[in-house]
Amino acid sequence: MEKAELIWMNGKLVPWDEANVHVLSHGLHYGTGVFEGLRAYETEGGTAVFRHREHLERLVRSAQLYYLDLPYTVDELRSATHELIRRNGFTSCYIRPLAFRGYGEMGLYAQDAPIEMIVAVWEWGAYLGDDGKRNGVRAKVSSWRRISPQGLIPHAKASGQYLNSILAKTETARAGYDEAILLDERGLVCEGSGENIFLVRDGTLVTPPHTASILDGITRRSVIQIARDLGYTVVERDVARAELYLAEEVFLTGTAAELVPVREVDDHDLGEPGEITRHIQAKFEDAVCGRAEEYLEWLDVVEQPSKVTG
Ligand code: PPE
Repeated sequence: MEKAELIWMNGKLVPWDEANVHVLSHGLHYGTGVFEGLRAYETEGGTAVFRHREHLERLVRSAQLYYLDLPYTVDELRSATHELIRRNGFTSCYIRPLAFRGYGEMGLYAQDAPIEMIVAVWEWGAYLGDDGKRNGVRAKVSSWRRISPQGLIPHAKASGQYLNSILAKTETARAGYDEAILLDERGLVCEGSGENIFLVRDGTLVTPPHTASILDGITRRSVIQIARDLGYTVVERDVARAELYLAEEVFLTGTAAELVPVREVDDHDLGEPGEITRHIQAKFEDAVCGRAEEYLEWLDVVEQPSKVTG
């Protein structure tokens, strides 16, 4: 990855190479951390973070689900992120807030290990490639099932949980595919390794519900609203695996990935990216770049210090 200049760490801006932790940090051993992924886009009104507050509020909820008390408020994190973007001089970037149990105590009930927090920003291009975003990706259903609510918390965006996504992604990448699709513990369609999933069936948009072990994606929520505003019907319901092969269109949504068409699932050809996918993808692009009046409220503009004149 390419370095930026500064990282925000426990309340201070520190040089990128000095944002280090002790090797006995709790989170490194047990995955006791929660994180977010956001993007800031260049818009006419300035650099803007897409749905900033919603992401930070999800971070707070993820922390609560694992009994982690965050030492900073949503407002403090929001201002810290604005300053970090400004000081690094980015007009667009990916943003990664992370809270984790740090160094001080080992074992599984380490209430005295401090909670540390960082926010990092860097440039992250198309997550599944420029070609994937344009022409669609080849996906495969992984043999690994998405973490079950009987053992973990699919609604939380927690560091340790990502071992599950990494197994699925590694398996399908080694088999030559671009992305993994995970089924839930019942064998119904859940999501991609780092994205939610949508299908078009008889002209209707379908996406798995909260009870299918999904992450409650903020891009998913945005796409549901955009699709409804464009006049499409969107249904949240269970999806059978074979429906992925029978669908007119399939696409993935996530902050890093944005909106990516799927052109193949398990070697079943779905063809070129479809009309509905294209329509929603274009509107989503307009929304994040500040070209859609009706979604301007989703953009949190990073204030620049007023120019000194005269
Ligand atoms: N499901 C999972 C498992 C997931 O990780 C993400 C985001 C989503 C769905 C979509 O959520 P949202 O970004 O709120 O629309 N994945 C993040 C991390 C990717 C990574 O490789 O790291 C992201 O897109 O930032």
